[in-house]
Order: sequence, then C-alpha cells, then structure tokens
Amino acid sequence: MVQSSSKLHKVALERLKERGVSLEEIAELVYDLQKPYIADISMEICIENVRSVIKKREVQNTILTGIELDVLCEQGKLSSPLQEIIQEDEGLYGIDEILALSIVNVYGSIGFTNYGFLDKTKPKLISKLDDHQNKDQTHTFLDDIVGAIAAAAASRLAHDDPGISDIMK
Ligand SMILES: [Ca+2]
Repeated sequence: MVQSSSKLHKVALERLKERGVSLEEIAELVYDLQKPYIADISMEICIENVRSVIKKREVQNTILTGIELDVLCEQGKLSSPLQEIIQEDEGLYGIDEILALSIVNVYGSIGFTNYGFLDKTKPKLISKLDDHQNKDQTHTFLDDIVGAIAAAAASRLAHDDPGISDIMK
C-alpha cells in the first residue's frame, strides 16, 4: 500500500523534532547561504522554503530512512560491521552523503554546490549534529540530511528570485 503524502509529511516533521532539529535552525543555514545573493531575504522566506522542501515525498522518504538508521544504531540494533561503521561515522562509508543527495537532486545543480559547501564548512546546526562528544548519540545520517534540506531550500529560493543572475539558476 502506498502511504499517503500527508501521513509521510507529518511523520517526517515529528521525526526531525524528536531528533532535536527545528525548522528554524535549518532556515538559519538557508539564510546564511543566500544572504549574499538576495538583498531582501528574511527568516520567514527561508522557513517557508524549508517547509516546501519537506513537502516532497523524496525528501520525506530520505528523512525517515536516515533517521531510522541513526536510531537503530543508537540502540545497537544493526549488524556488525555496519553497526560500528555508522556508530563511528566512518569517513569512508559515504552512504549518508549519497542518501542525502536524493534530497539535493530534487532542485538541480545549484543545490550540489550549497550541499558541498555545508558539508565542508559545517556551520551552526550541522556542527552541533556532527559533534561526536556524546557517544550515546548517532547523527551519521541526520547531519547530511539537514545539510541537504538547507541546500535544497536555498536553491529553491534562488530559482524563485527573479533578480538573481542567470548563472545562479
Ligand atoms: Ca554524516
């Protein structure tokens, strides 16, 4: 049976909240990304774009899948060696980034640039999630998902802005 879009949407929002991610914090990343290009940018517009991104089924599926793996890992329920790989956020794993790209894909090429930038610089919420101090928490998938949502929302915003140069589209 195909799950209804409204149910997936509701659960995806709940899961993000349970994992300590607020839409406002994602919107902050979008704001910082687009501030240099859009003079009249506001937090409201950024939140609105984050909300629109999360309305996409591909994005909901990615949120549910990635968070589930993080949670199962926290509970020690994955098989070895996947359990250790995800727990330690092993650098050569890469599937967390690949999964997150399914979000970035939805909005085209500018999303990739933004995603790469966030992955490299790890600002604000992303560094908070990527912090490995608390050994009881696993955010191996969540940090990339958050970066991808922000990147997608930023590119959505850029596409929508008629004042932006063609090269940014
Ligand atoms: Ca990761």
